Amino acid sequence: MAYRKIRIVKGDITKIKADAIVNAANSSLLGGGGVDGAIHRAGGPDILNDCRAIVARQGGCKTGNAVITTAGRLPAKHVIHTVGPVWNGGDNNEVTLLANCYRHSLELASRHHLATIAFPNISTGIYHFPKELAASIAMNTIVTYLEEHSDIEEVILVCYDDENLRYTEQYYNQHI
Ligand code: AR6
Repeated sequence: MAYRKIRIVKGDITKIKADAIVNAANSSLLGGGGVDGAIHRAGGPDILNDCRAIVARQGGCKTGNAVITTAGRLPAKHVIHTVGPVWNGGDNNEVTLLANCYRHSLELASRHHLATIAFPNISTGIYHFPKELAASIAMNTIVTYLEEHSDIEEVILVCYDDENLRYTEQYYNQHI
């Protein structure tokens, strides 16, 4: 059953040993603050080198899309960089774009035969997406994907702050 493959933890995603961890990047792919800064700091320069090669090839990453790189020195094997939407009131396709981030990251994991993937709460920091709504979009998109694809064995939702942890656990307990 799909929901049994989901684990919710509190902590720092750079410490997670999974086939892939997901980065909440920006479309330049050249680093930033928040979880993006933490991943590049802990993972070292190899991640940025891969990002630069992707930028040279395809000119960055559009909102809702995802790309994959090495994880450098991190315990994970790969980093999947996705670009969440900036919250701008909700009438600018933010919900669909956030769902696309989760779906495209999972599709990329499948394409690379990666069985375990860890997500942060994409867009809920610097991009100001409301956390409760983001938790429902994340969970629904992940469950739908897991129901349709059996290759992914585990999805770990890594919540860094208490509010995201509370909304994520609450949504899981009430709806899944
Ligand atoms: N592990 C897990 N989650 C974390 C960590 C960590 N080490 N650090 C922060 N978070 P944010 P966004 C959580 O701002 O809103 C960057 O500058 C944090 O508590 O990292 O998608 C990019 O380059 C929050 O819940 O990403 C973009 O420009 C969540 O990660 C922009 O920020 C997302 O917060 C992206 O903004």
